[in-house]
Amino acid sequence: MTFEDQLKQKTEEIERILYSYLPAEEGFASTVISAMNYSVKAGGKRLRPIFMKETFRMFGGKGKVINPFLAAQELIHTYSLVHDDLEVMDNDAFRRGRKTTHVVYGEAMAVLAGDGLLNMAYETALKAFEESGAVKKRVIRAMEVLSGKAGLYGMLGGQSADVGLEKAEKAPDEQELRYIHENKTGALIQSSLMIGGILAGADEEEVEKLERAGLLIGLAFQIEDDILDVTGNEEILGKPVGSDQKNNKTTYVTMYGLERAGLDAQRLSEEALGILGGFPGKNKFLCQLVRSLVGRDR
Ligand code: GRG
Repeated sequence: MTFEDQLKQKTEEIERILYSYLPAEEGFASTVISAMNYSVKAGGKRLRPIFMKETFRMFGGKGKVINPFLAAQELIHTYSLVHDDLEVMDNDAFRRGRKTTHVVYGEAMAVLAGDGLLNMAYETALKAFEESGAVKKRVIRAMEVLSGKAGLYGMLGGQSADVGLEKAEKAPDEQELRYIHENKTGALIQSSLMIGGILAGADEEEVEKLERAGLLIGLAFQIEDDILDVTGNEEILGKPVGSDQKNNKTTYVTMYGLERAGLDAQRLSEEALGILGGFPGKNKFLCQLVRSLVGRDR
């Protein structure tokens, strides 16, 4: 099977798992549930759960204990996109090829849908205890990583620094930009790899290496995202290009130029591959996935 066929199959498998945890659209709160499901079902690459599952496999993980975490991570990611698209943040009308949640459901319902998704993520992850048998400690550690990397010392911290600088009309310097990228983008990719490893029984030293590999992949991913905003095709991306320039945003590309950005993304991804290749278990698909993110078209 080609890499593309495998990716399609794995994406569909993640979506089956994810959809199985979505709430039924009924009762007096059905509008917010419908807004939550609309946001999740808009598609997307499902990269973070794929990273989690493939790392789990690389460390010999078996069974269903991972499933609630795969769903939880994508719910957290989706909440962050719904809130990021709000008028008070980036004010984006299109994502994943369709109208954003606040455009369809209104600003208040989109705020609540984001809150609902975040909360649902933890409610879902907790279900892993039902599958955990003798590995309860791993689930507790995975919960710590899931919540920690999404929070103040992870994605939320990165986004807050970004918004704070924007509101102050101040361009980030090199260190600030690095902090924003490491946290806003890197943190969830880190937790995906770490949780995959933790649930499969990786030791703390291995988890630290996964944290580093996730950081490198996250930084490379963000650089490519910045490149695509300049060179990408709107139809393939499912969102407008040129929005960074329109918003006068400092990105990796505006700071270092397109050529260096491309080279740095390549270098970071090679370093990550070096770490992944050093583990005793091998996962060729995971390495191909990391490689495919550099120079991607969406
Ligand atoms: C609101 C707390 C809070 C955080 C928002 C994710 C995020 C932080 C902002 C979105 C804007 C952005 C460009 C973030 C960088 C990370 C990134 C490239 C997200 C898009 O991830 P993809 O490409 O999206 O995996 P799909 O749609 O494929 O899931």
